[in-house]
Amino acid sequence: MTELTLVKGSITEQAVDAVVNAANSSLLGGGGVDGAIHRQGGPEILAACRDLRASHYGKGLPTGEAVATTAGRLPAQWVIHTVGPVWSTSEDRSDLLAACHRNALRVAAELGARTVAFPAISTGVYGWPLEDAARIATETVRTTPTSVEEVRFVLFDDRAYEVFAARVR
Ligand code: AR6
Repeated sequence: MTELTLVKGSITEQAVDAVVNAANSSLLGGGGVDGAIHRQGGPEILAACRDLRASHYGKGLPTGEAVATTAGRLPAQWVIHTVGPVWSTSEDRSDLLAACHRNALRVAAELGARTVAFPAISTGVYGWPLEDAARIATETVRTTPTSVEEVRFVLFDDRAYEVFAARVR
């Protein structure tokens, strides 16, 4: 059984095997979690992302997929970059948000990671309502068979923490 845990704080401070990045398909950085990871992790992460673009993702990493790089100077071994869907009121993109979590767990297991920290993917710049994102994230992790032992949701503020706490306890 995978244990779900919650922490209020920054994903960049988590001493886990892998941290998940809420990236964009360019893999070249951005704001929010992505900006914090590149800032704290240093240029090694961006260099690895550029290599991945050149070798595999010339057109960008598709929404819902996940890929790993070094974590540079972060207190983790790997960053698993995934691209969340932008919230839409005209289209149900829940499957893509679930796919981010499933694919990040698959990549983590392939790496042998036992502890993985997730941010609240798509709930910032991409505008996904927090309650719905928390439901999809926790249900997906609970129903995905994986060798990952701990999934830690890292919430940046009180409100996000409370919304996830309602799902995890
Ligand atoms: N640690 C944990 N959570 C954080 C941190 C942090 N250091 N910083 C922000 N959050 P976002 P998205 C929370 O916007 O919605 C980027 O520019 C934040 O409060 O980082 O998937 C990418 O390059 C929110 O609840 O990711 C993409 O272009 C959650 O993390 C785009 O944003 C996610 O917010 C992706 O947008």
